Formats: sequence, C-alpha cells, structure tokens
Amino acid sequence: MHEGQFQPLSSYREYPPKEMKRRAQDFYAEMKRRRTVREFSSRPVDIEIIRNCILTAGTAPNGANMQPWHFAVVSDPEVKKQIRVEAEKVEEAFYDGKAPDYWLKDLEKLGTHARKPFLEEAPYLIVIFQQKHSLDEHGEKQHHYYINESVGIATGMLITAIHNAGLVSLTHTPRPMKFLREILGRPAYETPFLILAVGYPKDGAQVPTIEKKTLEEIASFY
Ligand code: IYR
Repeated sequence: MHEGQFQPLSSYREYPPKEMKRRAQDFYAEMKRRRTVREFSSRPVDIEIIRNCILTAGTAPNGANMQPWHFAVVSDPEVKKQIRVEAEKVEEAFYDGKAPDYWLKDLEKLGTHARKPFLEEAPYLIVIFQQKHSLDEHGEKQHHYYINESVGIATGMLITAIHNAGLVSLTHTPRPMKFLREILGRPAYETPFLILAVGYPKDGAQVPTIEKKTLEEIASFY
C-alpha cells in the first residue's frame, strides 16, 4: 500500500493555560464586533489585502485536501453591473412572488429588498464557487469530497480574515445563481456558492438591531 509523506508538526504553538484563556476571550470580543454590512463605500481597497484573505480561506480544512473551491474576484465595473442586473432579476422574482410569506416576514427585521446597489458599489465581489470535481493534467476526473462542508468552512475563514483586516463583508445568495458561471466563464463542474461583497462601510451605514443566542442556547456540555 502507498503511504503519504509526513513531517513534524512544527507550526503548532502551545500557550500557557492563562494565555490561552485570554486569547479565546480576546478573539471572541474581536469577532463579536463583526457585522454584516449592506451599505458599502466605493472607496478602493488594495487588492493585496483581498489576495491574502483568500490565501487564508485556502488554508481551510477540507475533504481529502482536494480544496474544492474557486474564488473569482470581480472589480471591473462592467462585470459588477452585469452581476447586479442578473441578481436583481432573480431577487425581484423572489420578493414579488416566489418567497413564501413566512420567509418575507422573517426578513423584515433585516430590511432587505430586491435592489442590490452594493453589487456595484463595493470595490470587490468575491464570487465563491464549489467544484463538484476537478480535472487532472490528463483531463481525468478527480473526485471531490464533502464539498458543502469544505466550501462553507473556507467561506467562514474568508469572512473572518476580511474582518480581521478591517473591512466589512456581505454574504449574498441570489437563487438561482447559475448566471454567475455564465458571466464569469467558469467551467460546468463549478457551482456558484455565494457572492461576498467586500469593502469599507458607507459613511453613516446602519445595521439592524439583532441579538445572538446565548451559549446555553447554542451549546450543551456532556
Ligand atoms: N437572497 C435574498 C433574500 C435573503 C434571504 C435570507 I435567508 C437572508 O438572510 C437575507 C436575504 C436577498 O439577498 O435579498
């Protein structure tokens, strides 16, 4: 049987328990400040920041290390406009008929609607694709595993990296999203997962007053 190659775990760092506790608290305090923002400034952002945040996402744990994701970074105003036009068509259908009343009621507190100006105003749209499989150098199909889990984890790490860098993001999921593959010319084995709008918040941006569940509500200890 062929065995993989191994190396010492040299990157691991252990902290004394007190420091560990403080780091866990500090990171929670840092992440608690993150808000999903729907109003973006068009102030430019250095692409180097985006590149590093995507590199962070690419370190995510994933099925058999197949890394079943692709991040398409859109800054071209023409492409952003095309995405906005198609997304607004889909969203109009959602808000004006397709969505059941209970769903629209649940969205009221967020103040969302079919108009999506952030798709043009945010300096970057990172369109995240899931790869159902890939092709090796001989054009042979390479299987991918746990695709939803892998891409979900990578997206969470991307959102965290963007917050850490001092920018804001918005997860946007028009359904169906097939138009993204066409606009961006991505291969048939890639499926759009979500659009992440990234940038600075617009001056005076507002966010909904919402609460997070308590630890007792989200966790049980055995
Ligand atoms: N995709 C729509 C609707 C929407 C759905 C959920 I669930 C949200 O948390 C927010 C919005 C939109 O983007 O408006």
